[in-house]
Amino acid sequence: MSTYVVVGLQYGDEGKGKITDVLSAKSDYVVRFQGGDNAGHTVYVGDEKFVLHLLPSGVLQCKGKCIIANGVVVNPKSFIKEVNQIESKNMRTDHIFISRRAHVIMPYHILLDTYREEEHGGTQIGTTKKGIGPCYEDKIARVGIRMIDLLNPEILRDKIEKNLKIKNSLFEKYYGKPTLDVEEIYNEYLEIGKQLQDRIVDTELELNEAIRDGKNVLFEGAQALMLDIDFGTYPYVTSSSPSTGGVCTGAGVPPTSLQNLIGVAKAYCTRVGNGPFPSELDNELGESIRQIGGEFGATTGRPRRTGWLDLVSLKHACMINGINNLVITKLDVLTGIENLKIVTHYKTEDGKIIDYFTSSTEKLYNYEPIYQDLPGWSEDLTKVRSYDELPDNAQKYIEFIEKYLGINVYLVSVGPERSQNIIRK
Ligand code: 2SA
Ligand code: GDP
Ligand code: MG
Repeated sequence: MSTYVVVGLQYGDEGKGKITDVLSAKSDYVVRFQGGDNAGHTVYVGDEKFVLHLLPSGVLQCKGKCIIANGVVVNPKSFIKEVNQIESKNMRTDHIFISRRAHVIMPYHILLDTYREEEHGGTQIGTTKKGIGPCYEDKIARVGIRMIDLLNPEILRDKIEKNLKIKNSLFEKYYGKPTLDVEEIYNEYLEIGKQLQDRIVDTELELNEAIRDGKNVLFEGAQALMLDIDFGTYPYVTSSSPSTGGVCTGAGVPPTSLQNLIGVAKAYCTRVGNGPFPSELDNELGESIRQIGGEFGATTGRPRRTGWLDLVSLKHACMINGINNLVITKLDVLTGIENLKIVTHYKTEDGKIIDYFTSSTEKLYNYEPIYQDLPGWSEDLTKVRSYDELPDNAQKYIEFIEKYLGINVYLVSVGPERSQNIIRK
């Protein structure tokens, strides 16, 4: 058995796509288990840039199968668009499958997400407006439409009718917006079902058999622990569980089958969307990191907020995920910053010094981060391929993180391209 889980430890965009791509060369299966096309996972192959939203980032290298498992919410139109994009580059897509149990993001989910965000004249959560939250809500409320339903005309019509009765009333009466037509949506989604029918399969049985047979299975997380519905900065979170625990419910595999739990963190921190960010650099340095690091949403193009690495939140993320291997990305972006800072503690509003993450999101706004200063380096890291070649201060930076968390950093990423990695022995 050889299972790998790649999850984000911060607020997303740590470079999970790149790491998944690298690891997927040896995978028999690459599996998405939560989230949807809100994700933006960037992979560079040479100078060519691919941004995967719904498809697993393993799609470019994996010789086996790419699975969109039951825990994902699927916008089938996005799926078709992404598949077409991959095919237009003459790459194979016959190895991509979707779980019959996965829920479908319908047009009314996207509208609801958008209307809610735009209510009161501003952004509320700062969602991607892809309909993720409303789709998960319907799943939990047991009124959702699943991929399997797209293959059954009677069930599909009935579910659309029932859903639109309620959603249309909300659109009309509460939001003062136009209503949607049952017939139009039914015909469109029935057609989509026909188009995708060969890809809609049961995935949990095959994945469990693969694990039992010792195949190499890689689970790719989207978003990150600090956006987790339970353990993130609620309500400024996404509506799924981007944790290693989410793999079990999101793909139907038991906890005992998960071996290599790989947490990916940037050498600094970013956040896109609203919510507290104690180490945020809302200044010139923050802007410079944004520009050098290319910190703009891979799905929406929104500028990402930037700040110092926060080890208090990273410790929380490693604990919840049970991380046993760390990957630090974008170390190259910190080149040239003379004095680096890392958050090691917070000072609470009543003066207490703590090193654990709070469940009170509101309080976090008033916590003062306490920093450890570390000296920077000026050398370009993008061509470095062995740990010993890293400048002393870059090594000290990595080792400070390792010591604080008590977890080994086994890969340091020093550029967006596939080959720009330092793998520690
Ligand atoms: P949603 O759309 O309901 O999941 O939004 C809820 C919160 O989750 C955040 N979120 C993300 N944060 C970072 N990266 C994401 N993917 C894209 C990227 C984002 C983009 O790779 O850059 O392009 O803007 C992602 N997806 C969701 C979101 O910002 C909300 O805070
Ligand atoms: P994901 O959502 O975690 O897959 O990350 P994104 O793709 O949204 O954002 C990460 C960005 O950083 C992408 O543009 C990557 O190409 C880029 N990237 C990944 N690793 C590195 C690295 O080590 N150095 C630099 N400079 N860029 C990187
Ligand atoms: Mg991203």
